[in-house]
Amino acid sequence: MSHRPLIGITAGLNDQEKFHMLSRYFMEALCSCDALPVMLPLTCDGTLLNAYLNKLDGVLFSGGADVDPLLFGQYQKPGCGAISPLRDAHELALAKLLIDRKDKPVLGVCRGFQVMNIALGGDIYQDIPSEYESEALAHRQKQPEYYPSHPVDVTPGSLLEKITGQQTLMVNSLHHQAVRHIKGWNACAVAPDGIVEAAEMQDHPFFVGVQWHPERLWERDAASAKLFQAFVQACRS
Ligand SMILES: [Mn+2]
Repeated sequence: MSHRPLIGITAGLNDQEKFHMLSRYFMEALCSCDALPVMLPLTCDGTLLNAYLNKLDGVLFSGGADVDPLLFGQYQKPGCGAISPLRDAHELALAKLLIDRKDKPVLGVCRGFQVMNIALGGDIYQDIPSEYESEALAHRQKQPEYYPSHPVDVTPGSLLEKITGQQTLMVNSLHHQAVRHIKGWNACAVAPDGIVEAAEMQDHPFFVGVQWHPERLWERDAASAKLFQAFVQACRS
């Protein structure tokens, strides 16, 4: 029987910060690829996080609430939504450890993609409709979450192109924040309005972030299924 890689998933908190919250779709996507997903506690303790990383074969940064703008050098603007300070601190600490260690595959989804960019020293738009410099698409789609609503152009020669075998992907879009200045890695998918929708790090076994939600698409969309399979395969090797 092939090795089932143990993959940690970051979680959020509910409004009163009493309960962990994690969309079941991340767990289900990883289970479909024969991984063993586990939810991580919201700790910032580096000793504990490193102890987890020593056991884990990979980490998935999940989607969720907005990131505190103070963490990328800005004050909060009116378009910024609710934030979770405990989650921000936990995920940034974990992302920075992973960036330093460079020994574990990492996949980021939506907020997770943005957290990875902030941990690398980049920043994000707090709110696309009120901050983006040119006319943006509707990135907070009104269609059901499993329904792709806009295309992205995949960078030729990128890992994402190798994984999906496609130069254009149709993706769902459930975000109002977006990566702005990319730092420490490279964009590998861009929407028609110029919004960066995915990035990957060279010289790393697997460090990929996507702005869309493949965990809501993989049952119907081959490219999303291949992305999870490639991540789990990287965790296995
Ligand atoms: Mn989008």
